Amino acid sequence: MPTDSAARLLASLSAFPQKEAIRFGSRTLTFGDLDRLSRRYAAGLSAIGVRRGDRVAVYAEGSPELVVALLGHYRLGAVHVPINTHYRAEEAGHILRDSGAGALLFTPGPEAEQVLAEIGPLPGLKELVAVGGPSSVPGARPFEELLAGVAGVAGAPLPSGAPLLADGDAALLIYTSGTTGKSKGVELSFGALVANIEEMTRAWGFTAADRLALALPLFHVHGLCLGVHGALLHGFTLLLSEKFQAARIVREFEENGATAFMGVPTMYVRLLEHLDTHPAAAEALRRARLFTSGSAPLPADDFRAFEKRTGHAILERYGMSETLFTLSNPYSGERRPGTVGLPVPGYEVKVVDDAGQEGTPGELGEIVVRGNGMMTGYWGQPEETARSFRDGWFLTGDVARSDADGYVTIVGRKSVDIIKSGGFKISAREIEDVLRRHPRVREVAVVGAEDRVWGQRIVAAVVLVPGAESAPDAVREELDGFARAHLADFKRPREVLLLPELPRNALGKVQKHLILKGLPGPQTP
Ligand code: MLC
Ligand code: AMP
Repeated sequence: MPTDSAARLLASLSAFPQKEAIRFGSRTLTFGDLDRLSRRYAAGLSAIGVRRGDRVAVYAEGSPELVVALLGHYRLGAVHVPINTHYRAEEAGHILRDSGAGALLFTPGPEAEQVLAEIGPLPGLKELVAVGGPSSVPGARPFEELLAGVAGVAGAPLPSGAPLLADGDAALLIYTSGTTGKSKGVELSFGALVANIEEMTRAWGFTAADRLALALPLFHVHGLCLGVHGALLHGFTLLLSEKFQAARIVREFEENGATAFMGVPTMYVRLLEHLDTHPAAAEALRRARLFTSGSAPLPADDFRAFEKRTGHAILERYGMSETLFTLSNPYSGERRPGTVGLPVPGYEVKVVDDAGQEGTPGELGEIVVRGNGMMTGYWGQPEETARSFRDGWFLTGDVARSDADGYVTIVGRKSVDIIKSGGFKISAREIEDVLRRHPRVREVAVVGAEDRVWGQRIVAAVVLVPGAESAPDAVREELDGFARAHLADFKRPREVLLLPELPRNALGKVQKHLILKGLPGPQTP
């Protein structure tokens, strides 16, 4: 029998068989198509040996096939492990090894195929599936083969004929950066995921009548959980784009009846820039029901500028891969610029001092959270998991204050080593670990400088090995090439400061705030 959460997530598939579930360019899939294709895909995966509890990694661009795959994984009881498509071999290889993925879906193309070649064979990784076109990678099966029938058994009912995921089972393993070098897998159970996404999207008034313009990547909780799972839970239509383009979002409102948009603050900066050059586009956006923002702070100026142009007060909310979505401005009620609002139903949120004590309104402290959408833990890291909780409360590392009426304002992070750029979380340590391997580099410190478009911009302060100095531009170019080869493009330092020494305190600790102090304020790239 389907579990309660599984039944709720899959209900739209049978309730609205003829209704448009996903529009992707000129292609349309109905909820009935999602039902049929995900069953066939799950049966195909089962035929090639993927079993309940196995991890299936997905290193692929957003497309309807990814939603089919996600549902297929749930039907089979497999764990969906998305990988950021910007990742290079070291980053993607780490996730494949750490998760012990048995199968990998990937979008063919020179970059992805080079990454796979660099990673090389992995003992546990038995199946490669190319989604979105033919691939020259040896042994890779086309996605369509799983739909059409593998060894003649695809299309046959799955072993139980029903979703196998129970509430406590792992549904998603989402890798996120921390203060240490390598990313950690956040295990989210099916029950936690469904509970929180249902609460959050219901609070925002989503119904089957909505059409959500979704251009967020499907490898992070923002797009994947709120967007895709929200659509499945309510039966609304996804107007899906592989890539964000402001003009494209406007068209979804002008031509495709979009009612809502979810984005990161950088996308709102881009939308505002588009409105500067295409003022008439504001008319289409005015017709929307809702705009939400999250994953990074939305500057109050952008909130106000957007409201002035479109009449919409962007609804800002706060979340984290580990906790899902915990604070939100109200749908009905004051959406207060610069704040992330009030606790989402199902959560308790406190702002506490280092001893875990709540202060008075206005006092700064760390946000701690508990509730029904929390992660099960970091994959294979029980000690790290234990360290991230205190007395049952998850320690977010975000510094905030709570107003007398409960609205929370985020002011920063406890660690300067966590950077958020364009909504992506980046570990300064990871970039430092890579740059330190360059033969010219003696010391390096990476910081996130304030940036008008990206929120934060990566800056590396570098001390060169004595005798390895060269013309500054040549050194910068070399380091840039080195970073490009080893790191996702968005982790590449946008600025390299060549310093005689790093600022340190009496104990020898690098003073990153002094590096930041020497930099100019918010910049447009
Ligand atoms: C792209 N670039 C970035 C970047 N994204 N640089 C810094 N930070 C980023 N986030 C750079 C590329 O390296 C490249 O540089 C240039 O921009 C063009 O690349 P692109 O891929 O064409 O960029 P674009 O499509 O414009 O991407 C911008 C973006 C994207 C804002 C659409 O970054 C994005 O989709 N962000 C959303 C991230 C997200 O979903 N986060 C949610 C995490 S979950 P060059 O120099 O090589 O040309 C979470 C919890 C919660 O946080 O609460 O939601
Ligand atoms: P991630 O680990 O990628 O899920 O990112 C989670 C982090 O994003 C949080 O810990 C915050 O630092 C940040 N974040 C998410 N939403 C907001 C927001 N509305 N305002 C400020 N920071 C946010």
